[in-house]
Amino acid sequence: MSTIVRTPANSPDTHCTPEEYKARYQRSTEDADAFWLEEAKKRLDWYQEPSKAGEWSFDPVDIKWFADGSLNLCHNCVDRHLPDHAERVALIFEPDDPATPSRSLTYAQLHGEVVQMANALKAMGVAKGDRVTLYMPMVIEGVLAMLACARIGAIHSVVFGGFSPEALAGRLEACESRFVITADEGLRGTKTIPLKANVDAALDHDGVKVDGVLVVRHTGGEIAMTEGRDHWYHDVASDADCPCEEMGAEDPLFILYTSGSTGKPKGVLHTTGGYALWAAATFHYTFDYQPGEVFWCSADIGWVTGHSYVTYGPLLNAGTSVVFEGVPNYPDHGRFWDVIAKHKVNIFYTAPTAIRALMREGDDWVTKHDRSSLRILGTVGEPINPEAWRWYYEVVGGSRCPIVDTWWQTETGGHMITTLPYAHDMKPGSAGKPFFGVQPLLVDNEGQPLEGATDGNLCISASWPGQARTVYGDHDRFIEAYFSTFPGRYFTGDGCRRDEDGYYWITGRVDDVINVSGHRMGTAEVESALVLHPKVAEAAVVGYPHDVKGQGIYCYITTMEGVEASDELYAELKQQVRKEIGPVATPDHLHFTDGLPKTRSGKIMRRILRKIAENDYGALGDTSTLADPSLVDRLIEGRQNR
Ligand code: 6R9
Repeated sequence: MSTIVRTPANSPDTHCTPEEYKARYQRSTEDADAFWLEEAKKRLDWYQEPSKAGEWSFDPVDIKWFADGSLNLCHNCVDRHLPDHAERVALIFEPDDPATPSRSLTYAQLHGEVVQMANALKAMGVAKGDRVTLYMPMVIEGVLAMLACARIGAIHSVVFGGFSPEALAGRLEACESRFVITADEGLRGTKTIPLKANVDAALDHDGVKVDGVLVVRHTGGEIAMTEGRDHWYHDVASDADCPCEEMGAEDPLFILYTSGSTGKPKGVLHTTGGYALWAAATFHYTFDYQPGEVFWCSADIGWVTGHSYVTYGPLLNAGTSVVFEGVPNYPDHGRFWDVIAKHKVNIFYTAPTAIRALMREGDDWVTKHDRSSLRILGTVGEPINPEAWRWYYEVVGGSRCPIVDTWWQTETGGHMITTLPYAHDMKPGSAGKPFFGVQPLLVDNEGQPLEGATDGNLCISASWPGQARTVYGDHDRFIEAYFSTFPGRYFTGDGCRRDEDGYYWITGRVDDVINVSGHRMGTAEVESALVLHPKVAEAAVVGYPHDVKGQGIYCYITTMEGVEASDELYAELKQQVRKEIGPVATPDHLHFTDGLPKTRSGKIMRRILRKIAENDYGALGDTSTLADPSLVDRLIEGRQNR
């Protein structure tokens, strides 16, 4: 039986009471068009108000929201707040090193800075519809760059600063991005990330054609500048007038690459109006955000969480958002709580992996910092184990602060399943209830809908405004990835249980995607990186339970004829993956084997590899269809000897 933690019944200003949730949810699904049109008019400023909400079909796949409306997202995040909130703090920058002064920008200052950035982009020749790739540290200029793109109608593609030059090159090429915004270097704990040098290396790749690189000076480290191509931001920024471009609601806003179960990362495309509404509404309700509160989402802008809840959600709500450059354990394990005390953070949103890592270090790191400002806590990215939930609730939040465990994906734009503070009781480990307009559907492997308390594959049966519209330049891949397994439904790739109270419990991916420290990774991508090594014949990668990361990366390797496994090769292969993808994909374990378990038709039986990596030998299932059944014993032996 799951435990229930009652939501505190305070907050007179709450945006949603239990009764309001019920009524609003019902209306949002039964009268979706009227509900979302009303929300769209309430939460956003339009040049042309939309007359219709959703116009969509999942078979054939064609999704539009507010299609006859026009707006500008930067105007909605910045300019429209100037009459009433010019002096309110929009962004607080907290640097990697606590000894470096923090910095904050009011909405008036943010406006000035965004205009400068937008002018810098224009000076490089960026025009409406151009793809602009951001490869940035977690600094205010990263947020400015996103907003500046939105202001002039350019499509941003943010690539996480921890990805390698190879991964960056692939993403530049895939969307034919001709502009890059980067910084000289980034800082993370004691590490310096050579961002500009990585960009230079990426631009050496065949197929990458870039006209302009805008470089923000951050650390002041020595870098090379290529005449004619590279520009210092401070040289080209100007405060000339720069009006917002009027954009159709369905004009693209951003591309964000994310892993799927096959091949290369997909460029998930979000458009302007629906995404904006989703970011605005989810931020408002899920975090019960009240005017003047300080909100901190610790995610990097390189992930969708950073897009929706560092940049767009908070700013659309005229909120105050903390931009944190550092890491949870530098200079010590109290850094998160130090930042919370320093900036009087009211709402804190982070990943279970960070909570688990900090929980290990003991309570003192937390309790020695003042956390009395905290009102609401949130988690995202992976299932949270009840033990970590308890610690977060009791030690960090002093059993005062509701926790929102928000389930969503790059493709959903924002929160989809979460309890709402003061509206729902919580069950540690469960994401909770669907957000307004979200219609979850559990189906069996044949696609048959399942009712009541049950386990199944998590689909969503109706479109919602924040839904991704396509995979950039490859609509067939969009259909194949999300709408072909269970035709007529959006398939999330997650397994899920619904309990007797209608709470949803995400059980993890049911496809070949693993979740390492809250980062999505396709096992196929890691395999491709490994087999690039000349000594590797075949590779099969699976996830296995990892105490801190949630899942670790377990790689089975067969070497080329005559090649012996060695410590040297072990190290080379780890390095190979770091080079091709980035440090986030570094394998935790390499298991050299003389073969991979395959069916007679040559298909790798991943189920068996997963079980062996999990040390779960009792549940290997039927191995009789294997071409070489004795291999399983050798694999188990290899696993136990590690
Ligand atoms: C926002 C984000 C999406 C995948 C998703 C699921 C997992 C995210 C979760 C969760 C359990 C939660 N996931 N939130 N699992 N509980 N609260 O993380 O997007 O990087 O695209 O990953 O992450 O497996 O399918 P993204």
